[in-house]
Amino acid sequence: MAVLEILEFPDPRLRTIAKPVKIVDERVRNLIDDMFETMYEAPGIGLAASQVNVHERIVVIDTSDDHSEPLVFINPEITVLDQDTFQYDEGCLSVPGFYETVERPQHIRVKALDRNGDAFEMQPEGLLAVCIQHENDHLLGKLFVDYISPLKRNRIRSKMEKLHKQNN
Ligand code: QAP
Ligand code: CO
Repeated sequence: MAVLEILEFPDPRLRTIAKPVKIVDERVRNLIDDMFETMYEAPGIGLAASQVNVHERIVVIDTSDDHSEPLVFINPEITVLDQDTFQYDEGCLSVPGFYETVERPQHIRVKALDRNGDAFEMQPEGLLAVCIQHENDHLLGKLFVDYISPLKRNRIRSKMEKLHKQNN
């Protein structure tokens, strides 16, 4: 297992659209293990393969306090069930240190494959529903900062670019 490097906003590679996984094999399971190790080490509650520069439709999530609820979503498909929305202060491992309120659909169904390649579906609520939508956005090249005002987004971009210059 390995902790992978996480791409940070405004890295253009985060805008890549991920491709569906064709076969859930050992290669995919090894990547999933590395993604969990990377997410837990950060620590974070969700990570999309796009964030570690692998442009395939794979997401890992664990919203528990003790690493006890690992969830894998391969080729996730989200359906919005009604018009209800709710707001959450979102962060992102690719935008460390910044949190902004984002409004998203509250009731969704997600269909995906698990780490064995078996199909499953769930109707998550609350933080889990937010997290799945946030991670699915990464697979589409989209970031939570795309939902906030251009002024706020550009401020965050400037601060991130300054940090990246300092660290190089
Ligand atoms: C996505 O985000 C998410 O700024 C997962 O300095 C977040 O794991 C979905 C993190 C909130 C819904 C609600 C962020 C770690 C972790 C930071 C994360 C940071 C260190 C973010
Ligand atoms: Co994120």
